[in-house]
Amino acid sequence: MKLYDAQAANAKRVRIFIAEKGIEVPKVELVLGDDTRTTEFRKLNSLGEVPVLELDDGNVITDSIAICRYLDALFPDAPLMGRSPVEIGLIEMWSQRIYQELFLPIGLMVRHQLPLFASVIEQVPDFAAAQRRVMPKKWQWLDQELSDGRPFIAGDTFTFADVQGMTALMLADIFDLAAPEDCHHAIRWSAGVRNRESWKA
Ligand SMILES: N[C@@H](CCC(=O)N[C@@H](CS)C(=O)NCC(=O)O)C(=O)O
Repeated sequence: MKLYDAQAANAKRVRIFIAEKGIEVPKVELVLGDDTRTTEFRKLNSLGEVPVLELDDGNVITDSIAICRYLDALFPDAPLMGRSPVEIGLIEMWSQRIYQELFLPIGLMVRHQLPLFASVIEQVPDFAAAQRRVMPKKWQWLDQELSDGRPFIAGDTFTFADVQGMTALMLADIFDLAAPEDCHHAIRWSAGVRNRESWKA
């Protein structure tokens, strides 16, 4: 198998996941916005996006969350997406909540503001500004959720929900959108995941 990778948030999600699983996946490094927009790359992923996982049997998985799901099933030791039905349901719920409440606003802000994406979507600067303004509220929501003192987003163990959180946190750091100072529980969680080896992925 071969992972087409680049310096991009959705690709980072898969890199963190791979590091947490302790597995090795051969990589092809691409330059975002350059290699990803070639006709050749579009033959692999018609949307021209990374990450892409090309399997030995010729199948191609072109979505970061789908890639993580595939790898969790392929390497079932230490699953990050749950084992029992209730674990699977709760981890999926938290992963979706973190993706939608934290990652998406920052991701949309980035797409509507960076010159790199000007040729990809019709950018609306006011929309980008609104996404930036909403972020303190989103961190306050997470802070409230973590106020029961649990170490990880979905409970006592590190799961894919924390991978989703780390991906959002990475973007928040870059775009100066870290949690407000009084969000002690969200900051406690952030400090914990920043110390993990996978944060460097
Ligand atoms: N849903 C997809 C989204 C992937 C995506 O949006 N990738 C962006 C970077 S974060 C990309 O590759 N863009 C290529 C380009 O703009 O040329 C996933 O999570 O894998």
